Amino acid sequence: MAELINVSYDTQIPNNVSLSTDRRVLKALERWHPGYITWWKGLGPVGFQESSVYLRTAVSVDPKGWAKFDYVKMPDYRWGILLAPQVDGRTIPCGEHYGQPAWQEVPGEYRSMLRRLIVIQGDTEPASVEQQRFLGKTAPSLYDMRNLFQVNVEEGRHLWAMVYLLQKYFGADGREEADDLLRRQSGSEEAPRMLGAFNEETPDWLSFFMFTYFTDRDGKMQLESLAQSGFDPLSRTCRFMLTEEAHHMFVGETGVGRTIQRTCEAMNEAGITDPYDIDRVRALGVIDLPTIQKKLNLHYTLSLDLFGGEVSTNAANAFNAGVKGRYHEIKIEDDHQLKEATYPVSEFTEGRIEVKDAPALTAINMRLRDDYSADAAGGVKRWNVIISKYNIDYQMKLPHEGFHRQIGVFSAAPITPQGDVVAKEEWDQRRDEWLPSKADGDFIQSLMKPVWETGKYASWIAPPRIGIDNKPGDFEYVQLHMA
Ligand code: BYC
Ligand code: FE
Ligand code: FE
Repeated sequence: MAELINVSYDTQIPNNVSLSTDRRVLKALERWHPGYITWWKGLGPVGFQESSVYLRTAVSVDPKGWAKFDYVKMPDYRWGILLAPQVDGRTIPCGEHYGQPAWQEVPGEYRSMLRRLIVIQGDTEPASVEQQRFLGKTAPSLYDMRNLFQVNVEEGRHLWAMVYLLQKYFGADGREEADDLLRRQSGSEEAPRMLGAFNEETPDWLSFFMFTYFTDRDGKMQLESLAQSGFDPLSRTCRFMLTEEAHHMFVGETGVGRTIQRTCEAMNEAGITDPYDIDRVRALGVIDLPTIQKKLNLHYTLSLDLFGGEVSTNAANAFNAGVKGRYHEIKIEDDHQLKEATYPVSEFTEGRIEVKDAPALTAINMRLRDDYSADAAGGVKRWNVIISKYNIDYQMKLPHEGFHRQIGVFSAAPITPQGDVVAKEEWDQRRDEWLPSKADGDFIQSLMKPVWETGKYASWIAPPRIGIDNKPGDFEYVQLHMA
């Protein structure tokens, strides 16, 4: 079992899938590698490619100690192929093949369905790196800069993970898809990334933290669903990716939390109690709470769109095929086939919001989205604890599911964050009350001044409570080596 747990470094690509004895796949990956490095240098982090960053690298899939920390130049990062250990006797956890042995090869009838899901998953990973490429330049501290780059290299590794599956299990068309993953580009007119949220900009650090809190959490939920796949190599791949994902959401939650904390501290120091006294709060060099709420509204709703339609035959087919499961499928107590079950789904007809029971099989996306919202609510609660500690009368909230949507039953519906249906004109008029306006963006941008001195933090964000890898806050997380 040892070789399954420890990663072998005897090939160019560290892995625990015995690549050194799988010449065909090793060759395909080695052919893909230069294009990846070209992509990383061209569309990955702008600047800092020569800096030494204190990064964790996965060296094992043992949950007790899978990573080691050291200074690395990002282009030299060892992006590896790591699968969680095979579970003996694993069976297909849902759908019409329920209880049959998990597939070790791609079943012919589900080949295109699986390829599509793997390609969509793969497409989001480099997209997020592209979206975040300019942020290094305005990092509020070396600690934050290091976290950004950690997230970036790991999203790069997630791309490798999907490319491995495509090249190992999908032959010539898999190789073509692997090449296309480096051809599409976030925000491009001709060849955009596949899903909506991954073509949006991440213009500032508050967006980055909201993105890693809300959108990486969509990643978590989708990976949880694919970790239940009857196609075992996909399941094992996603299970290991989830261990890395936890840190991305930590960066988001603590980043937003530290931003909120700094705002509240500054308000207390200045004796400002009204959170809506925006000009005075902004004059302190911190981001006012209502603007933070607007950013939350934006990133949460963009992320809800990533779950697809509430009622979806694609999702029903994937579940029925055993290609994708529900969140924690094996812990759910039911028939795992959803033959009779129903699930409450929202509808929007003739200007009214109604909840009706739909066949649970077609409501798979809605259910996963509900699990997501419950998960996302946890951090919001913890942010509110910070605000109350400073005795400020304000609470962050997740907006109503119908607000600002572009996919599903609420697509383009004029619904407020409170869930009220209003006239389209009113919605358009009040948009800037609910979502970041141009002026809000400009203000936040004005705060994005780099702070690259060890142990120092920008005016708008509090230092972290603890460092990375038990290092102190004034540790040199990035050695810049600037010319
Ligand atoms: N944008 O049946 P429907 C992550 C399309 S994030 C554009 O309602 P379905 C990460 C859909 O493709 C996780 N198009 O939905 C996070 C379909 O088109 P076709 C990424 C959309 O298919 C941060 C049509 O509308 N992984 O890892 O059940 C940093 C009808 O779709 C969108 C996955 O998403 C949209 N938002 O569900 C880094 C997992 N929504 O086929 C990384 C794989 C729907 O009719 N993906 N459409 O032309 C899936 O499981 C599903 O494809 C989706 C959509 C959940 C995305
Ligand atoms: Fe990822
Ligand atoms: Fe992530």
